[in-house]
Amino acid sequence: MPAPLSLAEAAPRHDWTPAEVRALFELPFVELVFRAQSVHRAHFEPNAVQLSTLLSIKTGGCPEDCAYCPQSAHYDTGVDAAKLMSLPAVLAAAEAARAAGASRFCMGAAWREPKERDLDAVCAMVAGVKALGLETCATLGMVTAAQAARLKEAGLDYYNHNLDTSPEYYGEIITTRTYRDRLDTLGHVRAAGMAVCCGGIVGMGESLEDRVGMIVALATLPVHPESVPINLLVKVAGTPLAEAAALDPLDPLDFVRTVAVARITMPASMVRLSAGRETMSDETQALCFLAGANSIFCGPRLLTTPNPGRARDEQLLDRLGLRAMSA
Ligand code: SAM
Ligand code: DTB
Ligand code: SF4
Repeated sequence: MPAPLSLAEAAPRHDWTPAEVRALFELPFVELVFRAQSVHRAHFEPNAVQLSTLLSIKTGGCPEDCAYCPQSAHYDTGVDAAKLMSLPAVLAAAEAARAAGASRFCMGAAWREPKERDLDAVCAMVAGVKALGLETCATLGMVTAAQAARLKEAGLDYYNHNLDTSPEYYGEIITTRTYRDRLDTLGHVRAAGMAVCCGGIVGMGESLEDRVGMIVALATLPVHPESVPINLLVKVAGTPLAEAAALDPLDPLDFVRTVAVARITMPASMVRLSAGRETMSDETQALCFLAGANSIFCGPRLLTTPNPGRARDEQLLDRLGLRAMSA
């Protein structure tokens, strides 16, 4: 019998070592998931799932070279570069998301960093979405301390900026900005008083050690991210990671293990089962919820790629007796 959950295991810790995190990944599957579910129950109502909706407010043509990303201008993926959306179009999408039951609306832009003029427009979007009664989130690339403060002032609740992978594997995936740059942006977001949404991607050909490194990097941040998106790589033709012949598909149980380890190491954070649900079975998603995932993106698309639509998700939540969490 695994030992009952100790108080120490239920309380957030920031001193996780690679050896401890590796030991979690190496637990027998059932024990790992049991521990994750026990931690989950110490912090959350077990049958409630938070629903977020994504909108790509500025699509494609991005100068960065992230090897997974369909929006990078470095790769020919068939995603056309578009201009920043208008305020009324964004507000209409936010209203539709609210009507469909989302409690948070996340606006994504394919930028390395926002220009000042763009930030004015995004601040107006944030204020408008907030006025609809939704929680607001944005992911706009790197931000300075001053930009983060302006976003906060406009009413931004969450800023998403992912570490993506381990510090060691990072250079294989992105060369146009550093891990340090990402940590600096996360620091600016925190200093401005916003909640942080920060996670990563699995299935990019990384080793177990890299998954350990990614979780250690997240779980040793001075404050855990309030939201931790765990994305499964969506292979988009034309991106280096989709073209990499040597890239084996990830064992779904390894995805579940990553969710479970995120839950145990960041016990009070929302763990989001993010990209990759379109190709995931209901059974794998059910295991992710059992392993402590308590948030998803809903709606028929993520930023540029498909996501299960409303009907399929309603059916999934119904099948599992899960209900949407209100904001
Ligand atoms: N340009 C901004 C940035 O990179 O911070 C914001 C948008 S970017 C698309 C947000 C996140 O989406 C990335 O950090 C990455 O984790 C995730 N992402 C992008 N393409 C993906 C893919 N093909 N599969 C899984 N996750 C992906
Ligand atoms: C996150 O971690 N995953 C979301 C959100 N944050 C912005 C984005 C997933 C994008 C998947 C590829 C696409 O649709 O373009
Ligand atoms: Fe640009 Fe973000 Fe895509 Fe990287 S992940 S290429 S920064 S849109």
